[in-house]
Amino acid sequence: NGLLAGKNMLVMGVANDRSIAWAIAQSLAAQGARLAFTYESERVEERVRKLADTIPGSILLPCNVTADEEIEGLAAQIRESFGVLHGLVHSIAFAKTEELEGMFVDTSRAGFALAHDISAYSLTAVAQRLYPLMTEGGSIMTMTYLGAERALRNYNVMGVAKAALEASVRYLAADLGPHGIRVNAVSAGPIRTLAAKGIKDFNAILRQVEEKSPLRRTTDASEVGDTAMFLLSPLSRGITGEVIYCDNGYHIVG
Ligand code: 0WD
Repeated sequence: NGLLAGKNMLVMGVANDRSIAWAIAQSLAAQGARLAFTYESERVEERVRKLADTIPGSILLPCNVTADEEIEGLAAQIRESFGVLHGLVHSIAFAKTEELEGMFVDTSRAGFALAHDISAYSLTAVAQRLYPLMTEGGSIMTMTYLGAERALRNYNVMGVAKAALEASVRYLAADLGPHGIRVNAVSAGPIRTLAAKGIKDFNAILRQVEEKSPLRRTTDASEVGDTAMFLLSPLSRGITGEVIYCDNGYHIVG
């Protein structure tokens, strides 16, 4: 039952119950998808396991996206458990906190490389190993932010990494389209999560969205969950290489 009945989907990036990936998982499960979750390290394993256990039939696998062999191991496990994969959710980003304040011009070589490795390259690294499992066609989605196209205060190197991520979405969509695989991004408004804690003056950003966005409210993770579900469902079959905003309209004003 549901739009995603009989579909196998992998969700990467759940750290806790506030994670956007967790909201996406709820929306996918509500439409009948069978889910696999990955966790970054033992540090979060137990927390993610408790969450995954609340979704019957789901499985849990380790994968730190900075290690090629972990991604290869993940692909092998997914092949074994699911055979065919239909959907992939990439909801992963990281930058050092010291790079998320002050001036972008002060970004270090190592900080730049790390932010791009985890937040941008990882999408290609996982798509590369998982698209061969999408033998019935598929949909890949990732999470981005307005800082990719505007120089937003404190977002700094993460904005540059998100720009690379959005460009990667277009190149991956061009490559994988002939295989019946779509690739898109959701650009979400700011949401209070673990990752958001790293961004300086996050409260001020939320306040501004509440005042200025056309719908006069901040983004709820469940709204992003449903937009992601749409992108992973056949309802969006004509959409690929796209960045869809789920931000209560904030990006069209001021
Ligand atoms: O306002 C926001 N929260 C927005 C977030 C607005 C627009 C976009 N996004 C994006 C983020 O940039 C990210 O790409 O959404 C995605 C998910 O972020 P989130 O849900 O806000 O944050 P969080 O719950 O922290 O999930 C990100 C997770 C990591 O969490 P922590 O906080 O432990 O770093 O990404 C995962 C990890 O679970 N992650 C990794 N996974 C595998 N390998 C790695 C890694 N090396 N590094 C981080």
